[in-house]
Amino acid sequence: MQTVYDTDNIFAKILRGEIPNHTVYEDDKTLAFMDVMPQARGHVLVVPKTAAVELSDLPLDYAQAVLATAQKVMAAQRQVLKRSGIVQMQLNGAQAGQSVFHYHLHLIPSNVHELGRH
Ligand code: DGP
Repeated sequence: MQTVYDTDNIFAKILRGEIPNHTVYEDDKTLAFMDVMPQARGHVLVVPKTAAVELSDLPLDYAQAVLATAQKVMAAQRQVLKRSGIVQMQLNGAQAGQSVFHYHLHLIPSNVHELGRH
């Protein structure tokens, strides 16, 4: 069942250019930009340019495009931050902690040996 999509969510506004963002990569199916509340330096979000709340709503061609963009962003994060560990996180539903209801993949540079010292 498709989750109801609210076209006024903050990432839909970013995709429409109504709210500014720091874009790091863009193509016809995806946008990658800096998270405004980073969990670590270089925390990036990848969003598909389609109305999807969570993974089960995401058409597979967009899911593939999100992962292809994630690979590009991860390569840049590793090069710029000189940090090899990157957490890929994606929350589905309010009960899982999702707070923006447009599908988004977190890419969080991380080092489990430095937890709390980002
Ligand atoms: P989640 O809990 O998975 O739904 O994460 C939502 C993320 O979105 C959270 O890390 C903060 C980020 N965020 C919320 N509002 C904005 C915004 O206006 N701009 C940007 N760049 N990020 C936002």
